[in-house]
Amino acid sequence: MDAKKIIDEATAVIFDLDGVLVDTAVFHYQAWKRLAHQFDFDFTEVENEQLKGVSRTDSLNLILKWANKDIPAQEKEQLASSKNTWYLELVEEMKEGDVLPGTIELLNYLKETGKKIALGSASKNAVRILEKTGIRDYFDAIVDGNAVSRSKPDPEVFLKAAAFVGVEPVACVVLEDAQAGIEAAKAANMRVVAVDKSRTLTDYDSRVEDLGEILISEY
Ligand code: B16
Ligand code: MG
Repeated sequence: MDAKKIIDEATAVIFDLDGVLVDTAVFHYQAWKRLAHQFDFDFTEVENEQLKGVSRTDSLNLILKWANKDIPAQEKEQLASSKNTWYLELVEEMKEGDVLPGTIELLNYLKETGKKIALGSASKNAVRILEKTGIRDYFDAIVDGNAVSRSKPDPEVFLKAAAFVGVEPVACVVLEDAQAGIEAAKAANMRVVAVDKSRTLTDYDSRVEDLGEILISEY
C-alpha cells in the first residue's frame, strides 16, 4: 500500500529515530567497533546491522556473546558507559539540519495536516539528538529508552507514544528502519512504513527508501 495514503489515513505518526530521522547508526557502529577492538573482536557492519533498534545493554550482551566473552555485571556497566561516551562525542559534532533526506518536509506536512507527531526510540540519547539537529519542537510526545522497561520488539515504546498523544493504536502509523521495530509496531496493532534502502526488512505495510519518497506520491 502507498506510504503517503497510510500516513494521510492516520491520526498520529510515530517516528523511530536512528535510521529514520537521523543517521546516527554510523556513530553507534564506530563506538561499538572501538569497544570490540579492546578485546580483539573484529566487529563488522554485518553484526552492526543486527544491533539496529536494540537497546544499549542488549547490544553489549550480543557483542560479548559473539566475542565469546563472559564478564561480570559491573564491568559490563563500565563498557556500556565507555561506548556511550565515545558515541556522544560523535553526536556532539551534529548540527542543526543534520537529518536524513525528506525529514523536515515530512514533519512540516504532518504539522500542516494536523497530525500528532511522536517519537518511539530505543535510544537514551534521543532528546539530545533531537535538540542538536533542531527538530525537537515538532514532537507532541517523546518516548525513548529512558521511558520504557522493555526493548523492541516489545510494543511498549509505541503504545506509550500513542497513549501520550491520546490516539488509539489502530490510528497510528510507525516509521521504522529495524525489524525489531516493525515487530513492535505490529504487536501494538499499528500500521508500519519501513524505511529500508537495502530491502532486507519484512512484514511492513509499505516500504520507502527514505522519507523524501513519501510526499512525492499522488496515489
Ligand atoms: P543509546 P532507535 C536505537 O535507536 C539504535 O538503533 C540502536 O543501535 C541503539 O543501540 C539504541 O537506540 C540505544 O541507543 O545507546 O543511545 O541508548 O533506532 O530505536 O531510534
Ligand atoms: Mg532505528
